[in-house]
Amino acid sequence: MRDTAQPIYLADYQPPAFLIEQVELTFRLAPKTTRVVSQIRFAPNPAAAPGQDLRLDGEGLTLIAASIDGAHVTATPDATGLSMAAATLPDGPFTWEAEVEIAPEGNTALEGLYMSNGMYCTQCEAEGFRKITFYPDRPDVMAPFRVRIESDLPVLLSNGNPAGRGPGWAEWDDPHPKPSYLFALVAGELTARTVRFTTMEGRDVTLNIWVRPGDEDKTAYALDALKRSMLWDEQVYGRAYDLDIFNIVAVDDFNMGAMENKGLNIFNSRYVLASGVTATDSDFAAIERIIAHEYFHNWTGNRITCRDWFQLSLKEGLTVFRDQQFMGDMRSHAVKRIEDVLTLRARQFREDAGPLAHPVRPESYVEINNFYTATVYEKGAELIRMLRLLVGDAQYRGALDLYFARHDGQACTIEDWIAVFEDAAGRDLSQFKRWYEQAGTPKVTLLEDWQDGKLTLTLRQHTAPTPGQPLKEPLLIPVALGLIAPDGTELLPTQILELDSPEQVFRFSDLPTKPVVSALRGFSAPVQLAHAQSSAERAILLGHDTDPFARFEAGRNLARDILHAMIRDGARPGPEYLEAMRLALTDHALDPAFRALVLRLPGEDELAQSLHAAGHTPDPDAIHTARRLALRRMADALAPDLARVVEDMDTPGPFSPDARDAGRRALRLAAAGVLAHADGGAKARAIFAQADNMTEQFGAWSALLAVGAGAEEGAQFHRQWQGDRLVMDKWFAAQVMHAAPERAAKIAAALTDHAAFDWKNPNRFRAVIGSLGAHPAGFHRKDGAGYRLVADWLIRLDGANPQAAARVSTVFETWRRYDHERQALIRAELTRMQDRPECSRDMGEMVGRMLG
Ligand code: 0A1
Ligand code: ZN
Repeated sequence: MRDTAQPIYLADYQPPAFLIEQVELTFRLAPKTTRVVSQIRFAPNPAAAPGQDLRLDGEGLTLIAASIDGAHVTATPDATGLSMAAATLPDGPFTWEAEVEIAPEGNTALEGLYMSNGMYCTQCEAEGFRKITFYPDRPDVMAPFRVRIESDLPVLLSNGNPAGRGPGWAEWDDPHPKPSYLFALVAGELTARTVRFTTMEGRDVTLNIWVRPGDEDKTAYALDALKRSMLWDEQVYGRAYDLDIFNIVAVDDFNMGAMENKGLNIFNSRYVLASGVTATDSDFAAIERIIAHEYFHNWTGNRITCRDWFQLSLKEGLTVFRDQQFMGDMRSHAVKRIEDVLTLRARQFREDAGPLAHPVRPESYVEINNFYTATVYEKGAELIRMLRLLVGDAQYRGALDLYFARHDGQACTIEDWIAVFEDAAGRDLSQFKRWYEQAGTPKVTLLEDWQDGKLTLTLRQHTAPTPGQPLKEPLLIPVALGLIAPDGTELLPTQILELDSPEQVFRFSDLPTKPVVSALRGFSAPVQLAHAQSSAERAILLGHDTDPFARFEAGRNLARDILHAMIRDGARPGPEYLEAMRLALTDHALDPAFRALVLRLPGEDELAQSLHAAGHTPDPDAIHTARRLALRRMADALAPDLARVVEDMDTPGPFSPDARDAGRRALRLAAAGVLAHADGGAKARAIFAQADNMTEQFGAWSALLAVGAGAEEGAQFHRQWQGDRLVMDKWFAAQVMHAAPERAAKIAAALTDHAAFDWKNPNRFRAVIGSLGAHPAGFHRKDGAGYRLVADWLIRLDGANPQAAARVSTVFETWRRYDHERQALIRAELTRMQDRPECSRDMGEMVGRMLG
């Protein structure tokens, strides 16, 4: 690994020596020789020590010329930027001017200015702006930008409002001071779908979604989602948009989901483009969520940004929480909450239980791009959800109003955030703040004692050590709890118990009968709850709890306990479980989307995680086998009910991606998927043959692949969709994801030889290599072929796109769960990845942390 990999510490934060009053940039675009001229008006920061050198970040820039206040200066850049000695700088404000040359065409890292299918685009978060020009590339330096783009391409875009247009040039003016990571530029042959939106303040805004010609007909859903997001932020948070134009551009080559650049959001095209025949219901939901997420950043991220990158969750946790609220309002709160918890456990609990565990506010990093994690995003959102629960809805709104009023235009910290809650709610939250500082998923144990009509609950909390944090302090944990009578009536509606010590006792008296305890309703805290309950109690909660999450969770716990018993002692799923599933499956009073979630068994990685947490070494083959056996038993026992659901849950009429129809399709496909384990895929094949939408076509084909069928359908799918890049990602992914374990690595390897396998495209790379990593029984084959293939490809990708390679390397993060033989195989691959002189800082940090 390169030896430039020095960690950066939160404790070392220093305010910037200089602030910026105005930035003017001119771009003369050319694939190999783009010129960037910058004019930056600096002023000494009154809050910093006077007389400091001027340090500008810059990477891979060819400096053509530089001047200060018009006088030529000689600057000698090093590998990370350049410095101007304090003695050579004027007293007071001055103008720095520089011209640099860069080569966007050769930029495969997709950071800074790069090209995708002939189009120029940028990605500057977190530290990409320094690849565009010399600049203090840190979020606490905020400035208004004026940008001129010179190019013959027809569409030339940057942040802010249009400020002029002529043949071969365009100018943009962004009056809102912003950090450099929010800068964006796009130039290309693009076409827009446009609507207008009038804000609650009466501002008439043009909304554009820019795509490659031919894709216009796939933008309607995203544009509608944008309008709904804008309206929602006005109604729920009182936040209106603040420019005359809002542009979204879809790009095929993009490392992440999307980027909230001020007034010019840039999106991975998979989160914009959708039509009923090419996109699944999950794709539509992801588009709706990410459009909202990036739009919401305009206030939570852009107007109020982060002082430094350690504060990343200040914008990301809050914006995820806001997009979760929005999606709940647009669709179903119950279903959305269950889905969010499933994602949290699958990604964040997994991270928190392994070598990559870190606090929501990390204390050090080597490469900040490695910290755009489930912990910073999803756990960060959970912390805000808990804050709202602790202070109440009205005080939450008061705290947010105060946040916007107090900090608009500033670069802030988690301390600022906690302070608005303390001030608005009049409550000391210093213990709560530990949630931001302490990594690891707390385990909460709930013990019940029932005597003479009195229920005594003992709650304990414990957080296991995580890297660099051997000792943990007790957290303030809100535990939402209710009591249900055996006949299903509610004896006690939801109460919030505040657990703030290692152990606490809560008493409930005057109860007519021994109740069933419904704990952690709504998943009120991101903890792992250990609460021994009988199958009978779980069945009561599944059937009757007033809290939909708790109902779901009861079913999930039933399934998990049975699967654990099957994996460990070869047990069989008992009649109680099958009957509980039958009731949920056939209960017409329940939302089909909810029934689909209940029917879905815990995944193989979730089972490995829960077995590991229970002190066992998970065996990926045994998990795979047991899970299939459980599906087979369900299929045999429930066949007539499953078949009826498949018939009942059709969605006649034209395709609509709305939550109602999507829920019906989800249940239909879930039922056909289970049934395929008994009928060889007959129902799935019929759905595939009749499908007029991608959800059913792809869902049915996946169900067939999962039972070893689907070859013919796969060929047909390929013939039909080989011209559609996004659908082809699905074609690649499904074959790996649903492969028989012994064939998964082989299939993935064969797909990397396919003519359409463009490994430099992050979506395509993840579709094959990421999918193998997400197939536990295939990836963890004892012969090590899965590990080898993934490591080979990560090494290759690291040379072109270190950021993307480092992200995919997290497929190895669970390695210490497994047996010694597997650990030895993985350690050898991780070492091979690390022991290369050319190993990137991104990859070096990830592998170093994983090896620990
Ligand atoms: N801020 C974006 C995510 C994002 C982060 C980094 C990127 O490149 C390294 C790109 C996008 C969001 O939260 O949507
Ligand atoms: Zn975000």
